[in-house]
Amino acid sequence: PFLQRLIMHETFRNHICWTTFIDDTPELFQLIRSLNRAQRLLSYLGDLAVNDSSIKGQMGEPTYREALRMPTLPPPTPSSSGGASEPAPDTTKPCTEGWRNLLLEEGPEAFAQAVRRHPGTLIMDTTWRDAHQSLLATRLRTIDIARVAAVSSHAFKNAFSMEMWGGATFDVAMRFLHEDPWDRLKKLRALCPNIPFQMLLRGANAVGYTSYPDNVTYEFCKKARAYGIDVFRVFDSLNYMENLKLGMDAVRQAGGVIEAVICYTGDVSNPAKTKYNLDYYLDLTRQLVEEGAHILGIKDMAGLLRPRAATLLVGAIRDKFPDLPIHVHTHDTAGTGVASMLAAAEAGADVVDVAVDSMSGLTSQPSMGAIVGALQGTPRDTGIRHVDVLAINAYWEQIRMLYSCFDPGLKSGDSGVYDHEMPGGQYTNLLFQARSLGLGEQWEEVKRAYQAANELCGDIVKVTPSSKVVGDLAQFMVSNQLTAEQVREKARSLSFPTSVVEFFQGQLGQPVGGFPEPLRSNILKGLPRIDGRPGASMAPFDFEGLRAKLEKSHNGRQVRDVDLISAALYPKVYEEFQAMVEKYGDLSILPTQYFLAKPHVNEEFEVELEPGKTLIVKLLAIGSLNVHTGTRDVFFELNGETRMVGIEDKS
Ligand code: 3PY
Ligand code: ZN
Repeated sequence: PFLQRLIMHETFRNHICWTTFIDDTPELFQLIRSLNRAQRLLSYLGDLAVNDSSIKGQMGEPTYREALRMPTLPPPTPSSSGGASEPAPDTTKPCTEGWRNLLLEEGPEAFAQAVRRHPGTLIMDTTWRDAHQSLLATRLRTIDIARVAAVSSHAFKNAFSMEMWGGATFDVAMRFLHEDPWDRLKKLRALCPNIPFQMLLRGANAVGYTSYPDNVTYEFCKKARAYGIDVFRVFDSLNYMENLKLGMDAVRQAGGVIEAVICYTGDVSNPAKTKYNLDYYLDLTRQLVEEGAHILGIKDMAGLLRPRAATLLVGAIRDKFPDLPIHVHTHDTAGTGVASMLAAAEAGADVVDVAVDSMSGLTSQPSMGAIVGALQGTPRDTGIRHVDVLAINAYWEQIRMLYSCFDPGLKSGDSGVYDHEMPGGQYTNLLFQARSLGLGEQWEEVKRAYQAANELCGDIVKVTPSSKVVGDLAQFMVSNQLTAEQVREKARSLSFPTSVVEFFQGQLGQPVGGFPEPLRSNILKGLPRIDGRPGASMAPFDFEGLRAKLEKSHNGRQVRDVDLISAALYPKVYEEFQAMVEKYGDLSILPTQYFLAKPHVNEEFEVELEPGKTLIVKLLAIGSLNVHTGTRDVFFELNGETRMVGIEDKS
């Protein structure tokens, strides 16, 4: 039909103006482009259909089709503020009121001071980042966030920020969602222009798992700011000041708000635990303030900050640093998250982290509805209306079902976290890894080994990437049936996981209290050691060299500066992602049901190619196997016309 239309086209038939054919008939070339895009999407759908390559979930289960086929509610509409005179906001358009205006007009210092002066307790919503990283293996796709973004800009207009980028979302977007993380940021920024966007920056590790040359981190922050990140939560996985300083400086140069972080471990309310005590955290805070932190983040990545400890820690910092805004983050693994955040607010925290109810609890953040409801009408009112939280929650309840194949199905909290200290984001990951290594039944043993591995490493701060070191060592101990004592005794003859060796070499930085000896020397057996900041000894990254290389491999597709950053951070992941783009085009536009699982025959669904251009797709039939080519013809109906794609049968 397309060829027919082309041949029938007047310009084509009259053979005139061949050299200006493209200029004169842009609609035809627009049509070719759309058809190409559509054809590539059909190839993806055809591959799912032929090879039943429905994405396997976190637990290795195929996606749950019946849950996937559930109709999703239309995005919720917050009601008017209740007063009869006040009309409901037009939530088809983004809201323009919010804390971001002040930041853009007056800059980070004035913004931080206004946050400190604000009488209520502000919230950061983590639903778009940490909540799904901790509950659903970071698998939330842009399309599902975008659908609720403009409505959220109204419902949460009084929020301090939305955490929506960084951490594991960056590599998972390319690796598993086949989406561009920069495009996500740009898209959501347009839909939610009023609430500050926050990201998690792993200090000198940027959004990676290793150390990078300094210019990579600087360029990354510059572009993240330009694409719309306002507040950068900067941490180091060992609380190592030299790494933190680098990350903070990169944010300063980019013009962002520096939320410098102390990662919380141990228990300040237990006098027997002396390594990470109040004095330790107060001294770290002092150093961060001296380095120019606009805001202090207390990052309780495992959920170890019991309510009493929150009172002590936040109280002591508030006392010593009365002008410093304090922002507290926790995970609800043990079940005390709400209590701890209320205690932190009471002790003087300015901002606490929450996730929308159906994306909260367990290894995620505490419930937004619970905290908003608990503080409503008190001097610490969050400024968020409970009724709006419920409206947004109705949407996320449905979306969570869509992603149930990535949900490990935890049924309860685990107060054992106070002993094993696994970060929320790692907990479900390790459970999955343990199961896939055949250690599933030994999960209790893995948790005990994690605790022992932490002691072997010298009782370190555990958060990405240092938590991976402890996790890898724990799995190594369980699969080789080694006790901590045996690891110490046999260290010289054991072949440790690479992450463990690199940690002991100093490739992540220096841990609090130094490396344990003689274990370090026995593991390293003469390998080189780094005694300062790892990035300091690295040559600058050659971005222009990379640009030249990518321009060749991109087949004429434009190489943006941000592509260079993605490729510098994750060379192999980026290359594989580009191969997917080349083959299937932009998969982020497929509704999640059809991204994760094959369509049923005769089921009609819509794909919005771009605003105003919608494809109506139906799988008609899968042909028989062509034994010569090893392929099958798959027939679709596309906007009423039959289309065929040839798909390799991989069975
Ligand atoms: C990350 O680094 O991704 C984290 O969420 C750490 O808590
Ligand atoms: Zn977290």
